[in-house]
Parts: sequence; structure tokens; C-alpha cells
Amino acid sequence: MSQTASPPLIAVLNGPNLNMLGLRQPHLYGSTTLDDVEQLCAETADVLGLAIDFRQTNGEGELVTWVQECRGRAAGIVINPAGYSHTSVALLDALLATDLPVIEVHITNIHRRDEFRHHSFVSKAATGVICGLGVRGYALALQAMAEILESDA
Ligand code: CA2
Repeated sequence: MSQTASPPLIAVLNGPNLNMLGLRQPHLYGSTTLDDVEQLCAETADVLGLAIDFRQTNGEGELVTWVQECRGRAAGIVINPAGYSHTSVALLDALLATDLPVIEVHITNIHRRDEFRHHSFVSKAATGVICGLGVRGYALALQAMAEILESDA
């Protein structure tokens, strides 16, 4: 009997307030909802032969726990840490400890915004960072992740 390998799992993690996407501040973040982003990621992953576990939390501790749980379970992490990008050494430490490829995504170009958004602690753990391309950045991140996993294989 032939067996088909299950597709590599990519955790797509979203930080605080991203549940408001499409519902508030459309001039900044667009009108796409987080459910739409999940759909976009699911369709993109399907084409790329990846599986996704798409989640959002407002809690820093929960995000850290989810990152820890990726070890031995996921092949890579795509993360929009939202406000915790600019504040969380705990999240950085968790990401560094996973030893997994990490792609950091921001919907907006954080370098064109407030000075305090220009620095991301998370970037130190990131293989790559995508910002300013809207929610399309998530699809691009999954595409880059597929290439990274392919080249590591
Ligand atoms: O551009 C991004 O993706 C950010 O990660 C979004 C964060 C912000 O703190 C980062 O500096 C950049 C904010 C997420 C909040 O998203 C909302 C969406 C709609 C309405 C209100 C908040």
C-alpha cells in the first residue's frame, strides 16, 4: 500500500487587535477581515502543498505558548506580532528557541509610521520580514516559506 506524506505544517500566528482587521481603521489596514486573510492563507498553502494552523490572540503569554508549541510540530512560523513586535523580548526569546524558519509580516510599512514602530524585537529571530504590501504579505510569506523548506530539504 502506498502512503502519502502529510504536508508540512506552517503556523500563521497573529497578535493583538488583528481581530479588528476590516472592521476599524480601513484607511490604515484595508477592508479585508482576518477571516478573509485566513482564507487567503488556506488557498495559498493548498497551492504550495503546505498545511496551515491560523490563529490570533490578544495575549502576549498565549502567543509565547503557541510559539513554544510549534517546536516538533510545525515546519515554520509566519507571524504578524502586531504591537508585540515593538515591545516583546519574551516573544523574541520564544521564537529563537524554536529553531524554525520564521517570517515576520506587517500589513503596513512600519518604517513609514511612528518612530516607535520602526524597531521590531521579533526581526532578530526572523529569516525574513515583509512589510507594507497589505494582506498580500501573508501569501508572499507562505510562498517564501515553501521555498525555504524546499531548499533545506
Ligand atoms: O502593519 C501591521 O501589520 C502591524 O503589525 C499592525 C499592528 C501595529 O501595532 C504594528 O505596528 C504594525 C496593529 C494591529 C492592529 O490592527 C488593527 C486593525 C484594524 C483596526 C484596528 C487595529
